[in-house]
Amino acid sequence: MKVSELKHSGLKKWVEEAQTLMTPDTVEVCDGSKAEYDRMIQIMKDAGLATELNPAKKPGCVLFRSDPSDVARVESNTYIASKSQNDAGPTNNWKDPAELKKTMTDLYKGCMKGRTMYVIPYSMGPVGSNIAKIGVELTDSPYVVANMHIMARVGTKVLDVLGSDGFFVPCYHSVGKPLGQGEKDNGKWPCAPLEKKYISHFPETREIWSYGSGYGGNALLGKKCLALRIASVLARDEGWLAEHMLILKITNPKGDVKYITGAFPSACGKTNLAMLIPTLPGWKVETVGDDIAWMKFGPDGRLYAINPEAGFFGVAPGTNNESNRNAMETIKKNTIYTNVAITPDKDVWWEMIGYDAPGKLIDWNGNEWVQDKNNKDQKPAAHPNSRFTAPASQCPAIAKEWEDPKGVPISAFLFGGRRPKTIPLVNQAKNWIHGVFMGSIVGSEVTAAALDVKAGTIRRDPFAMLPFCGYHMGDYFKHWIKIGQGKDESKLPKIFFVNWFRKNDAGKFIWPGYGENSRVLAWIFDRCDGKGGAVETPIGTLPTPDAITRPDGVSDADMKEILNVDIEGWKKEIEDVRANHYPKFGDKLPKELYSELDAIEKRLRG
Ligand code: SAT
Ligand code: MN
Repeated sequence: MKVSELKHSGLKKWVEEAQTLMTPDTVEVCDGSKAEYDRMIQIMKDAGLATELNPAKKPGCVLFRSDPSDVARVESNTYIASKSQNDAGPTNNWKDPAELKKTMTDLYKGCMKGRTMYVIPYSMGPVGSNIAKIGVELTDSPYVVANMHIMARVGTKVLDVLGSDGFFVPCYHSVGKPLGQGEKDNGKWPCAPLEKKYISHFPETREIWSYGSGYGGNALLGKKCLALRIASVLARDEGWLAEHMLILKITNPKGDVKYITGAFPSACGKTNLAMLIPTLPGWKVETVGDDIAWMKFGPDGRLYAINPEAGFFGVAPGTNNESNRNAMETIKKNTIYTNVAITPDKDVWWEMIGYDAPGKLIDWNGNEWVQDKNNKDQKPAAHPNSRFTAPASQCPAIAKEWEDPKGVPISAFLFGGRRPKTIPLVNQAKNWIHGVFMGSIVGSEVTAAALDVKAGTIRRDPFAMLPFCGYHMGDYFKHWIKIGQGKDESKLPKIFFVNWFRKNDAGKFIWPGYGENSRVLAWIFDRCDGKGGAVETPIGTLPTPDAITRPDGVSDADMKEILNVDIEGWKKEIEDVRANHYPKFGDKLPKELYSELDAIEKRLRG
């Protein structure tokens, strides 16, 4: 389709203006067809950027290797450009919107020279759902077009819903590498240097401007940029929730069904939990989403969630048949791999895939790589943030309701983190406000030295939204409190804090995790019906010692330890929140949360 054929005059004008600014050689409106996807992959193969994998082992799969400077989201270059700095808050990088637009307009001038500008109309959420939102991304990257085909619903069907005057979030994206006369990418991943990368959000005008990176959340603008940062602002203004949460469907042995969502900071096994295979006989867990949940109240007063995405953009290393068999099945075909290693027979390989590297690989940098298990310092073959992009429909555990435009009714919210001490296996909030308090203090142990934080320290990541909230987090807490105000609490989701990561004094994990977490989910399921053995404690409602069945290898003493209320540890936790965490949010920290803090402290003192 040509730009001149676009029926939405606002969209047409916006594309034409971008064309004048960015001067691509041609412009193409994406139709979302399979033929278009195949053509994008072919263009990338011809440019030396995509390698077809062995069709006998990984049919329809390709491998990309990005530039070493372009391998993950760049939080330092991610901006919330609200008019007032106070609206972006202390946890976001702020820039003045007018100044930022000026800087970026200069960068965008002629940035698509020698390339095609693709216009990608996309829907986050099932096309036409009243919870869904439409975005249009302009990009000069065929890699982005192909990934967006998998991660969102794209093409003509979205333009049909948009009509001639519908609302859309305009999104600019350029890799920031114009081509000279006759110049080709020639196998070199195009991007701009770090100091020229910008991932910018304009919350008041609902715009996204991204420049200089072609990777993941920096470039696939439907995901973190629209579905979380911009959507969190829309949700605040319109009275709903846009959250960094997985969505699960659980069926008990009697056939009763419940849906729950869960927020966890990175490296806490969110995708694994989303695709969990229960060890508990008779129980079934199915996947609705693995990363983002949008929730609105239905006419019955309950919260209904949709997964705004259509695919999984998951971390490859660590994914194996033990940790996540459903993911392994999902990514056997029609999958885009980025920055994993490739074997001599053109299959993929990564660290902890479950078997040794077969022979001489090519690593994510394009160099030969032979596994040396004696060398603890050997660089990994796959980048630690290497990814697969795969259609959610290919997941063997996908729930049949996953594309229901109404969404699924949510019975419980889980919050969690990686906490070796203090935080029990599971803890139910006493009420909504106590649950919001729990979400606001989510923290996780920093494992790798990659971050500029001392390993072993706890990094607070409220609601797992720290890098994804498009406005002041104090206001975000207030929004969560408001969502529950004046509502019938019996219809609101119950809130739970879980922790699979408790360690004993020898530093060993006490709880086996993975499929065994179904035992905890079963307790949560029953609690939603007011059942399941439970005891009131100063920190919340905990399971009685026998309420959760025990996996092999977990002794009575272990169970007692992970369900214990560590009074001294909690006093320190509360003190840390009071001294270091809450003050960050200044006078925007809702007083209700300080009241919760006071109340818990009082209960701990007995
Ligand atoms: O690159 S993404 O932002 O899509 C994934 C992530 O960092 O969680
Ligand atoms: Mn995520």
